[in-house]
Amino acid sequence: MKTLVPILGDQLTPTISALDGAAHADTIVLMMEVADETTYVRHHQQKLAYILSAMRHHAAHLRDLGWKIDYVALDDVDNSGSFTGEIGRAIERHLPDRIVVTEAGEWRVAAMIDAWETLFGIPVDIRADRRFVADHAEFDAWADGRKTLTMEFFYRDMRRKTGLLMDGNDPVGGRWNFDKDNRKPAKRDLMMPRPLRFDPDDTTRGVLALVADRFADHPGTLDGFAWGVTAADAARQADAFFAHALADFGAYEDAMLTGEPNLWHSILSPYLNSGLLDPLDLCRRAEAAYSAGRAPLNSVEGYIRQIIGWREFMRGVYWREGPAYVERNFLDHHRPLPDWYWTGETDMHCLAQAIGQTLETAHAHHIQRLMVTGNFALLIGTDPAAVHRWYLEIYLDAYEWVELPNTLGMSQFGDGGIVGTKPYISSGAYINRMSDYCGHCRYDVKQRVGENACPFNALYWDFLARHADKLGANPRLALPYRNWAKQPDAERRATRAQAAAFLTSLDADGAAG
Ligand code: DLZ
Repeated sequence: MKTLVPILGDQLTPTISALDGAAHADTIVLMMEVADETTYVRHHQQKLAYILSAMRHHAAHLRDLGWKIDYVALDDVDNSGSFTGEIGRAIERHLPDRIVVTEAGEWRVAAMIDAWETLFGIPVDIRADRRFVADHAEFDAWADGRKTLTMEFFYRDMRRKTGLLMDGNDPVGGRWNFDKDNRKPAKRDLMMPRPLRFDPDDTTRGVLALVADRFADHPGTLDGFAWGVTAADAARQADAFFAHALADFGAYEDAMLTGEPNLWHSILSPYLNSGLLDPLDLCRRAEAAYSAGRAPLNSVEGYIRQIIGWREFMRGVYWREGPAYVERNFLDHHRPLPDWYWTGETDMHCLAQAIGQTLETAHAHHIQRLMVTGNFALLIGTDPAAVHRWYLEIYLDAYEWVELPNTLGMSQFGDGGIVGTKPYISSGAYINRMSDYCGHCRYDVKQRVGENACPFNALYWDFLARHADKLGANPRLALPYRNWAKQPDAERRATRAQAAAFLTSLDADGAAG
């Protein structure tokens, strides 16, 4: 039976379920670079270059493995610009008896695939994506009947299911979670690991020229593009992480340093999310490093939790909540993102650092995203859908299934508490505790009011005051609300006036939607 197997840009895994049981002789693997995918948001230029180059390298790899590949390049003259258009054209070329495809990662593309059987009149077999620990039914079975979805409990089930860091029925080390040990500020260190840089080969150079030509108006720069684009590159970066960074990853997970974009983070999420690395394989390697005494439990547990806990939980929430999740706006926030989220031109040093490196590399680590760019966007009352769009555009590892619940749910509390139990907000003090940013800033992190006061301070209290009706009864915010109530009236008035003046000047400076 002649079978057409479309492989999407985030399905770059040779063992993808769509190829299960397929034979080289009667299978056509179809890969499609299409305008719809490159422009449905204004992806960072490096994100486009990465995906297109990784797709081209993956096609070459599959060809080497013996598969017949039909590859549609973005600048092919007859390219229709959409997945559905290209499936139609491929059906005319190959006259397949059926289509076999692995389920899409996001609602938008899943809806297209769902329409193919009726549209083209041939059977379409949509297979589960085996690259995740829990499938949709398993997540739903776990979530059904629970009043609140707590990642920690889901994570424990994933530990039990995979056997990772388990000692019989108990967690290794007697605790499920070692996060308490993972909040150390970092000191500059000459021995700090650096992620590998990969020189562009001919294929990548071709893609860089294509992106420069067609997408020069997209955010970010192509200068210094150094991402790996093959499974072999990704494996080398993983080796480097396990050898040099995992041991200290946990302790410094929430730390930030000026001019140090990566610290001890793995920088593997782009490869993981496009399929060049296998999540469980990474977890097993981390576990082996612990067993061999090469990395402490707090680092290894924290790393594994990111993958089988947090990442899987995000996917579960995304599919469970449905396509309307993107419209959730619990706090009724409507401010556009400031223009300078696209330039990094702000005198707040922490934001200039996090945004500047993002524009340069299409990457920032999770605490920069959460504590700096996300925290600020939330404190000023940005429309969560606008924050979501920015993260989806700007980060190389961002696909909607993982980015949307992280941004709209965890970072912006737009879902009112499905993903997080309270809004992730902090004043300047916490940024100061976890970074050296404030020491390089023109604002004074110790001041709340006045020309030099760090804007995060007044904005933090103003946020709490503004949302007292919705958040005042949240037990996890009881302490800051008590603290706010104890402050003298004059101080509270001055704080709110400071925040109002800041927001007015922000709006006057202009904002982009
Ligand atoms: C993100 C992306 C981009 C920019 N371009 C393509 C493309 O041209 N062809 C392709 O197959 N995939 C691309 N992708 C990734 C898809 O958007 C991704 O597969 C879906 O988000 C999954 O639902």
